[in-house]
Amino acid sequence: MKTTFSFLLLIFVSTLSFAQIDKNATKETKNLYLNLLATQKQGVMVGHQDGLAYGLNPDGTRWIGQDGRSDIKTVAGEHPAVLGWDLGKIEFDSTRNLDKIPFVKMKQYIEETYNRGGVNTISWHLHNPVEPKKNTWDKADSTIKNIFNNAENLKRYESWLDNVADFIKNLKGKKGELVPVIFRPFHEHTGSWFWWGAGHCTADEYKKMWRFTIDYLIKKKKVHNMLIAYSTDRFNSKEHYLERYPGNDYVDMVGFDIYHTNAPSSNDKFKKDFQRMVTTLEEIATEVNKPCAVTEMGLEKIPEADWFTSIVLPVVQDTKLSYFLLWRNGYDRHYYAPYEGQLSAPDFIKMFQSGKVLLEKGAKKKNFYKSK
Ligand code: BMA
Repeated sequence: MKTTFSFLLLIFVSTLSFAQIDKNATKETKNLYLNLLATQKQGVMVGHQDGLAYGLNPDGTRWIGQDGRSDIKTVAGEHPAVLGWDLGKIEFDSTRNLDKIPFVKMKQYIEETYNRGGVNTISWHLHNPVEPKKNTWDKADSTIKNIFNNAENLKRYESWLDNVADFIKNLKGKKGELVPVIFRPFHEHTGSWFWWGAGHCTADEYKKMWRFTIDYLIKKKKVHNMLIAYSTDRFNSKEHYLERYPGNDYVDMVGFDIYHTNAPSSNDKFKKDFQRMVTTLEEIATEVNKPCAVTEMGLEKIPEADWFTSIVLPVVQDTKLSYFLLWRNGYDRHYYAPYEGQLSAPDFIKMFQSGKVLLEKGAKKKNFYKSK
């Protein structure tokens, strides 16, 4: 009898710890969560921020809004498996985001990606709700404290969340079902370049802001097509990583952002740090039983011809990482994925040919939105 009870308890507890945070999530969202977990170590997906919206031509000029085009597809024959998007400026009912993508186009790209079996993730470089004219890089201290201390500020922030909720709840698949997205708010908080960064608020304030935001979206606004990702910037240790972790009930996926600067002199150091951070992240992901990813990364302008196979691939292959997301191809001095003719393009193809990383077809095979 006692054994049966313990056995049932074990099953109960393990079901609980497998569960995502939103018990009322849509079927497709629950499937995405479970399949991210179930398909770990079966190839790591490549993501690209804004990849379908714009990119670079061989001569370095920009292309913008050409349906069906992405730099990764031009280079490697397939769209990225994961697409990243940013809601910055949705706060103000703007028709375009902070990097000038029309929100109607963003919605179209997200839906297309989902229909192809790919995954979408959304970040939010939001302005400062206390001084709305100041942008995401405002370094004012105590912003979070001043949101909760002041009814008008809180109301303003809630109205911004209303816009976020409206956008996410409007993403529809072919059958009218909601498109699941991985929402990744208040990122890179171990750094201090955003107003929610470590230097501008206490750990408790950060956690309060996080929990308030997630509760508001899920419970109040009933957004049930989201997984929630927690992503730091660089961190020194497990303790550092978890210092501002809002709790297992508020996070579905763990990740971090990492950028490589000063190549080639820093190559060895970068690879070592990257390796250490991935190993720590995998440990944490195993303990909390949640999927994990490198939520942003890159080397600006990729001046290293073999960056993908000598630095990225050895660290990401055969890990639990669901994906790594390269940052946007903004303009000729600011890009992170190869485009046609770019120095690292042949090496990117070589990485893809290793079979260890996946683009859109690999994502489709994982059948993320169906129950197994
Ligand atoms: C930064 C840069 C900016 C951009 C911002 C939000 O890393 O790419 O140009 O506005 O991300 O996407």
